[in-house]
Amino acid sequence: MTDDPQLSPGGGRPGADRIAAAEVIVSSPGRNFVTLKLTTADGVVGWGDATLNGRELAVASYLRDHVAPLLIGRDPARIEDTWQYLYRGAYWRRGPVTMTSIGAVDIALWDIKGKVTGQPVYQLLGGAVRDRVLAYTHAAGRDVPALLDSVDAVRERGFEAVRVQTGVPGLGTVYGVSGDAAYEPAGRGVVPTEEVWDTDAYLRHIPGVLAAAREHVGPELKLLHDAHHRLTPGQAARLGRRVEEVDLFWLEDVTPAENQEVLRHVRNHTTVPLAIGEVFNTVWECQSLITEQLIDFVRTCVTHAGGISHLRRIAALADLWQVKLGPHGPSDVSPVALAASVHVGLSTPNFAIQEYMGYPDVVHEVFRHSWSCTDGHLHPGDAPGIGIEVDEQLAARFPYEQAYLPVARRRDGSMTDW
Ligand code: GCO
Ligand code: MG
Repeated sequence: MTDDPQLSPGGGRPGADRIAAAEVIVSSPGRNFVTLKLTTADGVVGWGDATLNGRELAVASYLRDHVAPLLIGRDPARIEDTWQYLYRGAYWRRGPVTMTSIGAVDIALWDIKGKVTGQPVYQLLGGAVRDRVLAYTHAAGRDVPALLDSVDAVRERGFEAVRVQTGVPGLGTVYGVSGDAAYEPAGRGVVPTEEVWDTDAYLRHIPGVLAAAREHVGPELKLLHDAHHRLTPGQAARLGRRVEEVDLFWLEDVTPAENQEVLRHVRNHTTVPLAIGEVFNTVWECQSLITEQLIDFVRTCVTHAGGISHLRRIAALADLWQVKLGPHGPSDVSPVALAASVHVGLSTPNFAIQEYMGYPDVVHEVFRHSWSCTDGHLHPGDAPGIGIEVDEQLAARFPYEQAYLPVARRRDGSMTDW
């Protein structure tokens, strides 16, 4: 109980600074994005990204039907309390839909706090600890010559770190080689496209690819590779050993995310740096990987892991164990997410690298942003908040279209991890 009749359970006092509207915008400028718009009674707008590739409407409904009503009348300044309210108050915890929704609210509240105080969010997080944020982008080709051309093009744009993926002889379209480097595949249609996957064929091929890439670029360029959850622990350990000479910056997602124990086997056999976590949603899924030092980089995404507040918490835990942050930044989260992630990157000591796939022009037009990418480095800019303005009229010209990530089957027809 309180003696002050003005205080309410939502925190703070009723008034012009309270959240007055929470709207969810689903648009598809080339691909689907879910965007949260919070508006205070005195007209301050905060933006959050809530895009979960291939499951967009589940998050839109969670936000519209279950979260938005709870936000009206709340004090937007109480970011941590709102996070706790939505996380602990839901009883049903974690999971990508819940945590993406909480992430969107958290990003939007940081945006409001920045606008209210006139500060870019990185200043509110303690200020810059570096001048700019190292980014890596993607290079891909159906075969090695095409990959090396793609690597050259990326280097010409000034990138110092590049993820390399190729097709696999005997297989058709495979993960990471969509033909359109700016986009992860998200086939529009009522069912996902199906790919054939053969891990043995991949393992015969990929060490040579990575060695050719290293020989082509020389020692300095940072090379990364994503195995996309497709190996057994034994396969991962053998691959790690075989590519040690390549000096990868990281080898990503070697095994499926569910069974973390198996990473011990990989660790015992190779020193290749491991990056994991893009499908994790909370610090609790990262906990043993970090505290048992089974990974070198944690890949949680600001959108899918509870927003700026929670990404910082993950980074704080990781810092104690010399694990660094290398956040997920595919084109299937919006420039709103990228903005939030770069504010974290600029102000977080154990941040290492930000994934940056880039976006087609129309996405930059819908989501106007103060962040910039120059010579392979990102900067959030100094606009108050996260530095985003959404052109809602333009967004409305691109209605939602059903789209899915592909699925993968082994040669015998059984399902495997995509
Ligand atoms: C990455 C990821 C993406 C995911 C995609 C799924 O490292 O960038 O693996 O490519 O597959 O974000 O929606
Ligand atoms: Mg990945």
